[in-house]
Amino acid sequence: MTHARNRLIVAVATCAVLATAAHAQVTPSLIAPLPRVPLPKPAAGAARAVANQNRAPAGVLRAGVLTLALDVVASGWQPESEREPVVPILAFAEPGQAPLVPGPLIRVPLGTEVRLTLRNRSDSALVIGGLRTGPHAPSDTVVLAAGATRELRYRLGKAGTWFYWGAFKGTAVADRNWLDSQLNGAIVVDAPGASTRDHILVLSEWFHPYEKPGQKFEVVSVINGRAFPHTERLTFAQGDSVRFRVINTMVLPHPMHLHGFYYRIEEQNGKRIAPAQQLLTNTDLVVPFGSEVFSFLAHTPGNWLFHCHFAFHIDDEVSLVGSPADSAAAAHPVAHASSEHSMRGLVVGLHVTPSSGYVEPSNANARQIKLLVQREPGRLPGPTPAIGFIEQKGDTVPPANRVSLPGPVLELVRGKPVAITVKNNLDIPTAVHWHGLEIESYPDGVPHWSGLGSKVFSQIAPGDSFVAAFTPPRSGTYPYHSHLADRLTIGSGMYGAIIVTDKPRDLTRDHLIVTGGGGPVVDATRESPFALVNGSRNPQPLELTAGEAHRIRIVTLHPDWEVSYTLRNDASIARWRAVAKDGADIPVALATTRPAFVRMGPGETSDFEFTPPAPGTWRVEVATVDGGWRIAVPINVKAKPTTVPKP
Ligand SMILES: [Cu+2]
Repeated sequence: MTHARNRLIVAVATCAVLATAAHAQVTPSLIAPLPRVPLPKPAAGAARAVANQNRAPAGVLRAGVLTLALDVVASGWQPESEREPVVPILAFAEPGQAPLVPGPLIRVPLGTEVRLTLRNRSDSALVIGGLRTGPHAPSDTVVLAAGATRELRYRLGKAGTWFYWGAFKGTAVADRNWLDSQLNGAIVVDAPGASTRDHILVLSEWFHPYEKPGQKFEVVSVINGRAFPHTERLTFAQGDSVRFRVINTMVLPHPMHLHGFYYRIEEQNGKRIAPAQQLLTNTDLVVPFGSEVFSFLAHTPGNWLFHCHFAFHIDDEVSLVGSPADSAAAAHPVAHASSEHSMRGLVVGLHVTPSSGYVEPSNANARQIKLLVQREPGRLPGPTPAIGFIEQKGDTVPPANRVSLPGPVLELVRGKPVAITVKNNLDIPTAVHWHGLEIESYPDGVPHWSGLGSKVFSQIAPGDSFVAAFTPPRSGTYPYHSHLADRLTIGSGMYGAIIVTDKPRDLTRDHLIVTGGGGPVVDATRESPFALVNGSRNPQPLELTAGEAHRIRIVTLHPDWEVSYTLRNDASIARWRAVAKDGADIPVALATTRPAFVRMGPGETSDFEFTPPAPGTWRVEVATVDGGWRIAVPINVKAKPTTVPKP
């Protein structure tokens, strides 16, 4: 994991530099952008790799036998548009066909015998793994010298979803960087009777380290061989049931978020999950080299997204555009700073077409909430101003240089319409996403994307307002946050919690912990020390009563980090009961009492029930998984008042 950690830290540090650069007109540049070095070039005449949407299985399947040949060939690959950089890779190809990224799909019924011919047409010795049981079988590999051919025969005797991989000889799946990074192919082994109607999405990354300290590395993150906005658009009809198979070939986890819909996780890391244990969620961490199979009902028409929630995996950080080798960048520079699709990398766009006669629900008689988006200098631990929300109640306008950190808790009532007016008092455009709420597309908050037909949300221009009107259908805990320039804005305070309830909360037993950014990184050589919990690095204590059940709602929105939470005292870790995740109740079979520890990615929420056994002092330790910072939320537990029986 050291490798992953280092890369994450470097990535986080460098992205902040870019975020600063991208907003140089309005935010003082804290440190100069790192110089970029020219990208490596593919060999003259190298075959051009083609993006593989994983629709058609490779090889010939006849009478329970799959006959398949896979060559490894040196290729050129264009992960963004046709105008953008071409980089060298090794890729898998069926003989006589174009190399594919990801490699050809192996998809067979359970029990199929595979007769595989592997041929290494590259100049390097390679190791190939993952073919029989998944990427986590380090001993189950074959070595192929340059130019060598191997015949393999094996049976696929385990149903599931995983990937095969290639790497330079002497290295492992986790060591791959740029040349061997796209040697990945999906494997799906279908149990008898299983539906094959699904979309297979393979996440991968091409990562070229810097040559000298002080230079920028180059990285592009893709889904099925293309980076957003050039990933395939998926179109469904309203009411379609949809299944995704998500395969992560990368050394980093990805908190994958689906807008508009909850999905049910049916298989995880190649293992089928029993129906009673399937989690309903809208954001979940797909672990390194892991997979998730989930399904959802596309119940609401409009434009939706499925994307990674690490801010640095969906912005210019993961684009090759702008390298000195990129002649196209000079020709269309505007397209990458503030274009209609400012998102990059690990994003897929979904269109859901409306059923005939579909009418958007009215949100008449909505309760009115007004949120101002503005800056507050001197508020964050770092040198940059906070960027955040403040609520205007009635006609009294709050001071123009104040924000709430985190944003005000939006207490909504299930089934009751609300109209939230967002007024942008910044000098840059903004947009707000109500994360996890199953609402219409237009108020969902993705610039130049959310909406239906010709009614598409653009962005909230400086000085302008937008009214997001919707009716929350489900009680639970949710985040809301900026959906534009995320590393800068979420990193500087544009996040808060939405709590949807059926009846008013009892605040003596219902508590909230919100973790988020406390300022973008200002030093490219270090990880960010800037995080806030409940708006502070020394948050106020939670007040609990011994012997009573308390609900603790946790919202994680730090844009760059996985965060862990441990409820403990000096002697031991407490026990709590998992109640809900991402706003949805946890299935009864999973709502167990367990040690009070949870690890969450940005965009996830978790609700736990904690009954302190006795008066005393506890704390929730909030920390980055990689040890960058640690903040404690004190918990004071007082004795239950004794009721004196009347004589
Ligand atoms: Cu990611």
